[in-house]
Amino acid sequence: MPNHLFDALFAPQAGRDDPFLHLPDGGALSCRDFDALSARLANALIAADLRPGDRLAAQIAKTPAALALYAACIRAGIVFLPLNTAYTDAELAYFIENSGARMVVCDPSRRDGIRAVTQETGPRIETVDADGRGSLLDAAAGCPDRQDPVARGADDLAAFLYTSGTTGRSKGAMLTHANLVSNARTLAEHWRFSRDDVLLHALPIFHTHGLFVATNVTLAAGGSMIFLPGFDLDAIVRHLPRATTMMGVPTFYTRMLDDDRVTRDLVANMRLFVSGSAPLLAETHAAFEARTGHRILERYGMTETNMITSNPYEGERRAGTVGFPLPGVEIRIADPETGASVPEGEIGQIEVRGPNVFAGYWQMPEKTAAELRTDGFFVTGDLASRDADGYVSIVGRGKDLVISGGYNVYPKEIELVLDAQPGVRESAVIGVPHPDLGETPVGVLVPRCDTGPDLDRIQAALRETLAGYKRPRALVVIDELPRNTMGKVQKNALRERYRDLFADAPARPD
Ligand code: MLC
Ligand code: AMP
Repeated sequence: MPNHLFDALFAPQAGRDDPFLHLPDGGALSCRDFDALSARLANALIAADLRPGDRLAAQIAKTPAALALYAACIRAGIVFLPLNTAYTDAELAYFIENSGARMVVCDPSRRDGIRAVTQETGPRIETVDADGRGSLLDAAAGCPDRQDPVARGADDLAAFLYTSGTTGRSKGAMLTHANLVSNARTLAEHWRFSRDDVLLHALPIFHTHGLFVATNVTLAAGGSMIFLPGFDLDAIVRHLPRATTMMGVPTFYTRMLDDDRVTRDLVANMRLFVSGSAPLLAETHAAFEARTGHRILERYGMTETNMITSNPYEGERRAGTVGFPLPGVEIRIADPETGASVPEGEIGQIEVRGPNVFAGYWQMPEKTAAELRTDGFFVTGDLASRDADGYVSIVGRGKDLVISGGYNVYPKEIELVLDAQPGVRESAVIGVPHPDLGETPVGVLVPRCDTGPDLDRIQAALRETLAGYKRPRALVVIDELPRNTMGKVQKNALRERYRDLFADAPARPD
């Protein structure tokens, strides 16, 4: 039966015997074996009574089985909800409850914790571990390795990705089959991907960058991936000589520059390095070119919209810019209040419209209406300008967001935890420059007059509640927060005051 995403990305490769995933141990998984694994998993999900449109939440390590679970959901018509492996039980409880997930797939070590926090909604819990074993794989092993994909149209939902907001709780961004197919095809063509490409894949697969950009683009072109469990410099150096392309967040590139083994010779086989998810400093761009001869291609995107702009493949890749709107994608740089375009060269907020733009936030019509204008433009919250040649530069953010090593951290979420701590009267969380992570959150605390805050205890409370990458790398105590005449905290003043806090930090962690 027709299944828009499966037919476009997975079916064309299914019968091929050449490798799809090159594995770190030197082995490989062929396209045919990947297809068989995803068919078995799809049959196991259907046997577990999951129906088209149901949600499946997965918090599992990056393995071929994890990727096959994505394919299995697509072929069974199930909405795939990948979750950061760093999320705590408390964080997971919200996503599972909010999405109404009927099945949660997790590492065996997380099973009891998730069971405890999801008692009321009671999803079925299955496991897949970091070696690609677990109860779901056991069930799949007993299922047929063929499965006729469930019928799904272009507008049917393929995935939910949760993105936090500046206020309130995270929102489930609903991505359709058409959203994912259109962007994968556009990018594969724009970046000249082919069957000969071998992509060095070191990104996580629970976010847009690693799953819908790196993986889907490779699938759209029929290429293969060196599939690493995470970013590890030794492994990168080992595998670069046989790769042709790589996608990464800026931290990948600053860490590579910090390693003398990364030379022109090492990357002689490469044709393309892509960067995104956070700003790539022009100095990183220049240093990488000087070292390797490659001009990194920077692009810009968002969970809700997939990729929006890209520097050109041929033509000038201009450092400090994110290039031009992708083919089929419209942008306007607009006055945040009115949505009217600002004159060339002036700063406005990026709004975007196209087949890549999501279908809205799950069960949050007001939040959807607040960010999707009636003419179909999505309001990104990113501030930008466009020069006379049409290159777009992101110059800041209208939203209160810190991007640490490519992960989004929403200050409000941390402030709520800090404000609830004994001895804290109020708090503000700001992002400050960090040599390794680009930016990192810092918690600024105002003590209660009677008792001062116990910083060790606060760090312990943060560890208990929030994923590790969200934890402020520093907590500082001050007498009062700077405010403007309207009483609003002046975060710019705080950012200025603490901008050099990590200036001397090592560029790479020990
Ligand atoms: C890990 N840690 C981080 C961190 N990642 N801290 C701050 N920021 C981060 N990004 C912490 C962990 O909590 C842990 O601390 C310690 O670092 C070691 O964990 P690790 O997993 O070994 O870290 P490392 O391998 O060094 O990871 C860094 C990284 C990784 C940069 C390789 O964060 C990464 O792969 N980032 C990519 C993110 C990404 O894919 N973004 C795309 C979003 S999609 P402790 O104390 O807990 O032990 C998107 C749209 C678009 O934005 O346009 O693409
Ligand atoms: P996410 O919500 O995780 O998808 O993160 C999307 C945000 O990452 C965007 O709204 C931007 O703020 C930021 N982003 C992505 N790519 C770039 C880039 N190349 N330069 C600057 N910011 C970027």
